[in-house]
Amino acid sequence: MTLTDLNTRFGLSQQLKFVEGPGGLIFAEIDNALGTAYLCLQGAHITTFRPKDQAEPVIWLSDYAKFASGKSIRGGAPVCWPWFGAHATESGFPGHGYARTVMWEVTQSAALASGETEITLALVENEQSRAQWPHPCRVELNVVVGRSLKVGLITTNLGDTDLGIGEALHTYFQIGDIAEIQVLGLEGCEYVDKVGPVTRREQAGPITFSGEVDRVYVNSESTCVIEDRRLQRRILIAKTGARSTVVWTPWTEKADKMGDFGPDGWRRMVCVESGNALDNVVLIPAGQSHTMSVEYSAQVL
Ligand code: TA6
Repeated sequence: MTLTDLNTRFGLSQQLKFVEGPGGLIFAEIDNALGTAYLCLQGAHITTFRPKDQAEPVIWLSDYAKFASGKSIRGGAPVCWPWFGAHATESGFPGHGYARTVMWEVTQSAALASGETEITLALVENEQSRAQWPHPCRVELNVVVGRSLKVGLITTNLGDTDLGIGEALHTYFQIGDIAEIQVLGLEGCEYVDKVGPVTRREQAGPITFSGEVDRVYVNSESTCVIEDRRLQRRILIAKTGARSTVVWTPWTEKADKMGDFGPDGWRRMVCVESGNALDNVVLIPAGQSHTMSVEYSAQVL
C-alpha cells in the first residue's frame, strides 16, 4: 500500500498520518492532545512515546539507531515473537524472533472519544518467516496513544495443534541516569541471571544498577515501577497476560560492542520488558487466541 493509500484509508486528519522516515521506512506519526508517538510499520515498532505533560519521552530511542529494511532498531518497543532470546535449536535464526524485522500492515485506526488514538497492525508472513515458523498464526498489535501508551499483542493459533510461543515487548525507557534509578515490583521474585554463568536467584529489595544487568524474572504479573530521581518521575508498567519481566542494561562494554548506543546512550535507558519467556512460554490451543497487554504511564515522583 502506498503512502497515499495508507493516509486515505487509515489517516485521521488531526492525529494520525503516515510518513516516510529514515532508511525509507514508513512510520505512523500520532499526535493528539494527550500524547505523541511514532510507530514504524516494519516490526510494528513503536520508536518513541511522549505524554504531553512530560518534557522527556517515556520511551527511549538511540541517537545512533540504524534504520534499514530487515534490521532491528535500537530503542523503542521491539516486538519479540514467536520466541524470546536465542532460538531453542536454530542458532542461525534471529535473536528474539523475526516479528520486529518483517513488515506489518495497518488493519484499523480510530480517533477515540477519550481523545486517544488507536491503530492496529497485523504481521505479514514471508518466505523467511514461514521457513522459521511453519505454524499458521495471526499476530496483531493494538496500540492506543494518549496520556498513557497501551499495547496489546494478540496471537491466534490458526493451526490444528497446540502452539508454544515466547514473546515480549522489549521496551527501552528514557531515564535521567542508570545509576540514579531503581525498579520496584519484583521483590521476592525468582529470576534467571544471564550475566556470567546462568543462575537462578531471588530478588531481594528494589533493583539498582552498578554494572551490566540481564535478568528474566518469572511467574509474576506484577506492575513494575521505574523510580527516576534525576527526572523526578515514576514510570509505571502494568501488564496482563505476561508472566515474565526482563530487566536489562548493557552497561558500557556491551553497549560499545553493540555499536548503536553511541558514547553513553546506555546511561539514559533501561529495559523493563513484559512478556512470556523461559518457564512462562505460552501454550495456545488450536483455534484459540492469547493476548498480552501492557500499559505505560508516567507520574511525578
Ligand atoms: O532482553 C535482554 C537481551 O536479551 C540482552 O541479552 C541483549 O541481547 C538484548 O536483549 C538486546 O538484544 P538485541 O537483539 O536487540 O540487540
